[in-house]
Amino acid sequence: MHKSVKATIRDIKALEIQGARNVARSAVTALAASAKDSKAKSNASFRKELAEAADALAMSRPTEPMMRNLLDEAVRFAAEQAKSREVRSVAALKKLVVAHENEMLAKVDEGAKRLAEYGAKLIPDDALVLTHCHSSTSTSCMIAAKKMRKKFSVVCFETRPRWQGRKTAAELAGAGIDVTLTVDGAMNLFMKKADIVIVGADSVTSRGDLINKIGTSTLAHIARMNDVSFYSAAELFKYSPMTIYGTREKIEERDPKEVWDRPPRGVKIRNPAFEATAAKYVSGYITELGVIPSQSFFAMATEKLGIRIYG
Ligand code: RUB
Repeated sequence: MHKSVKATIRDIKALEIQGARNVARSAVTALAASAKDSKAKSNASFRKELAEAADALAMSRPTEPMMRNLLDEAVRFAAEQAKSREVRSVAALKKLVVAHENEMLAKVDEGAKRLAEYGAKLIPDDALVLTHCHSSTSTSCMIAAKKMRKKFSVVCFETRPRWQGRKTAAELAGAGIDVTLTVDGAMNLFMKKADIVIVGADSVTSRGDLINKIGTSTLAHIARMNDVSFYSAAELFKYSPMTIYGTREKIEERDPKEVWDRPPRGVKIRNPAFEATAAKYVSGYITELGVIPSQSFFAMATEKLGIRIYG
């Protein structure tokens, strides 16, 4: 297996690469590098290599549909091109696949820019914004709002056990945004003064439910209790296609040592990394095509990703 595929798998597994978008981008970048350096002698073996690398990357974190969707698209594209009469040599197929993967990355970045602008517009002037964990998609909305010269402040929660809230706080402070970091248990306290909540998404199901960092549903429920709008900034690539067939999105349970490395005898430790928030608590999804109700995510995502239902 190509060295950049191996290194990316290692880094994703070791949580050196975090956040759905970063994970997906790194996986596609590694796949493009392996396609570029492939020594395959036939189109069939090139496609086999590509599919194996894509599978291995997807398995490095089975709970990230954005990564899966982009890798599947690369494999599908290679299969389609290989059928074309004009693409006879491996060199030609390789060139097309690498160019396509780079195009996909550019498309992801372009969409993310548009999404950030829609999210920025949603932030009212003088608002208190709450966020949780580290989501590059959510912070991009806040940074875009700052660039629009909006005045607002952000409270982010530390997100135990891996403290991704610190990353958010550092990034926002670096962008000149007024930001406060506090403990996860202070969610209700700060909600009383909040105007809007923006969190990220690892996955969105066919019913519009949101899968995101543990603590997200608590924040959503408290937002509803206080009549505060609760948004998730989620590219349509976050849609999980298998959920329409009833397959439940897997929730990753991480190393208990992250919670307590040497607990006393008899103490059980659980460390769920993510959880589901029901669609009814999500005021809307901020996507690259606009701010949409949770019930529309499925239809817009399947169209964008070219997914055929029962196809
Ligand atoms: C990160 C997390 C983020 C989503 C979205 O968890 O839950 O909210 O991945 O991130 P972890 P983004 O750090 O454990 O991967 O908006 O960057 O895709």
